[in-house]
Amino acid sequence: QALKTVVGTGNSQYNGVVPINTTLSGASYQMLDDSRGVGGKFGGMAITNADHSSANNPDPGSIYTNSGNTWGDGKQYINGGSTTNANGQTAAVNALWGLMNTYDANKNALGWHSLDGNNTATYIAAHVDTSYDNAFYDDSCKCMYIGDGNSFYSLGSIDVIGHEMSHGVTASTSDLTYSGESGGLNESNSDIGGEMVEAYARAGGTGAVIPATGNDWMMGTEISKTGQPLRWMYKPSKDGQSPDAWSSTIKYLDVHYSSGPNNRMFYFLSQGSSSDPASDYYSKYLVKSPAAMTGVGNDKAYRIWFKANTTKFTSSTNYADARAKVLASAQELYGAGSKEAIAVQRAYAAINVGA
Ligand code: ASN
Ligand code: ZN
Repeated sequence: QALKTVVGTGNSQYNGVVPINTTLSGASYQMLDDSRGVGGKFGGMAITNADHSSANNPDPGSIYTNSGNTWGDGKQYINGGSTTNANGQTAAVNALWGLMNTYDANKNALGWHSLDGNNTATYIAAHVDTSYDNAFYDDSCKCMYIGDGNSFYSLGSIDVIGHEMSHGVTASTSDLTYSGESGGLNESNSDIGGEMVEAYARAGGTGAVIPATGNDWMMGTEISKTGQPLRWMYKPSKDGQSPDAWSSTIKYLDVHYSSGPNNRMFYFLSQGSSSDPASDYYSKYLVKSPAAMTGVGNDKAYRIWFKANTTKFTSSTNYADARAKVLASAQELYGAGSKEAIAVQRAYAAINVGA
């Protein structure tokens, strides 16, 4: 039975005042949107209050409710304060805005419904644990948990939400094993998804394409208290840990570092590279003339990548296999000798994979 979805006002922490879909239920409003997904634990996309339940064995709690349809105060949640007053609701506003945009980017641009492609409704539980410096996807609930942070601000920026929920797409499709090179590709897929949702949301969250601009190619810029993001996709080594190119030893790195080369590949595929050796956008593996490559833009790059991850990769896909399958995707979408297919070859060459 269809619920009555109404548009409420959310005072978010990172995106100003945002329109959020809620449901009027009796005399109160709920953070439930049955227009985005079917079934699931709550019968629609929902945001719940984990209310400091331990991250080791989290209880998602129940759906956020409110007497009015204006939510949040736009400020960082004060640890120890109420999770249900306006300050406590802010993390839920962040979550709903990020999740609505993740759902819409996947559906409107890629024709992919929810995380599993079958439109199973998902949810996010805010305020997990206490002063918790992480956010994580859990495939057993096809849901995500957001910590309030201690070293970070509340971990509910759009790119973090897009990242975590993209783990759900991978879990339902390629199921890339979360270690070695396949683990790096799993992480990279989530960073790519996070940035593409960010671009989609920043352009207003409508339309059938991923916008050409709008994302910053850095993960977690907003949640950082230091001004340093978690990861730089265009030059991963700026974090002091991640490699910029593939080598036979990246499989030994943590998956959040072995993701780096593929992140850089995707940046080059979308945005192109520089021929200036002093530039962050220069690759020493593209020194042959021409020394730089032209990108195909966010929309085409994401279509090519997403098709490969959801229909061609297997759980053991490594960098070499990814190159072959991303190239096949580009050839199927745009033609065998297309500029898009050539861009894939060059983007992988730029990270030392393939010719
Ligand atoms: N936020 C982290 C991630 O999605 C959690 C983890 O390390 N599994 O990668
Ligand atoms: Zn991840």
